[in-house]
Amino acid sequence: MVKKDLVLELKQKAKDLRKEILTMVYKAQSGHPGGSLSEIDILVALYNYKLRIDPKNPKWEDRDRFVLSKGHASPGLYSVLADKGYFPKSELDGFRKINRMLQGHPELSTPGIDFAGGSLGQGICFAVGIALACKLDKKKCKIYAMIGDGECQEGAVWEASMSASFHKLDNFIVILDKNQVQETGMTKDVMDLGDVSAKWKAFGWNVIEINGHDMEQIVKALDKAEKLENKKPTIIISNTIKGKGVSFMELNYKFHGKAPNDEEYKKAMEEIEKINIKSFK
Ligand SMILES: Cc1ncc(C[n+]2csc(CCOP(=O)(O)OP(=O)(O)O)c2C)c(N)n1
Repeated sequence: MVKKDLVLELKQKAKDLRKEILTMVYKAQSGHPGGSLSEIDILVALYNYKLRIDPKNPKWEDRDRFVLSKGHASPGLYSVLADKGYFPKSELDGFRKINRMLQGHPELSTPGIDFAGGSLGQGICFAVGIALACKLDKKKCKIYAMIGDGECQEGAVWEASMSASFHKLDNFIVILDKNQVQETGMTKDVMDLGDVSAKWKAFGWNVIEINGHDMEQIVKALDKAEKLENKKPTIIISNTIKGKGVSFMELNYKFHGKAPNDEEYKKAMEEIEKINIKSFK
């Protein structure tokens, strides 16, 4: 049984951070709101429930790692890192501004960032390397990476997948933010992934499939993934909606990498404010 209070607390945080994401991108008039709104529920659960980290000591050697392979969705990650206290919230106002800390794609100089993501397909490869290194060093930490469904069209994703199962990386958990949309349209129209669950299973992975906006399911999946001990890596296929929470952004590829204008921002913030966290999923 997942504690109700915990789920509500996480849902409230995800609602609050949806506003931070929109505000950050609106103020910058640049950035990626769609994939940030689809990933935020999982990121909130990871950083507030699962990851063993210490924001006061970001380089703690035994920390769990999180790699945002779909690095363009940085506003979601920055909102969570600021909330955890890795850097002051005021930094969010400088998003994508020259000489400020928070650039469009994560950089290693930012506290809490372990991978400079942006070139799709590379983060998951890097994460395989960390997971392998941690195994060789007999460290207890877990390595998490988030990839996008469009990103799965990169061949490197499948090389990473194959090598993680070959090396029996049971300390490695990938989350696929399957939000159905990529940069230029629906993923099924651009290049359908087919039966993605069967594919990862065929590559030797444990597969868990959830609704990635249902906080109770997220928490259960993260618990399950951590406990599986069968010498296999695990993927959580997180079925999500790009732009989730803002009606005119949902499943709309135009908001993949476009900031809302004044009117859109106002409407989006009103819609987020009206979210009923009890029924949100
Ligand atoms: C190697 C590479 N090719 C192209 C791009 C440009 N690009 C940035 S985001 C994106 C679409 C990614 O789609 P998806 O993985 O589904 O991300 P999400 O919908 O979660 O934002 C593309 C093609 C890139 N960043 N890296």
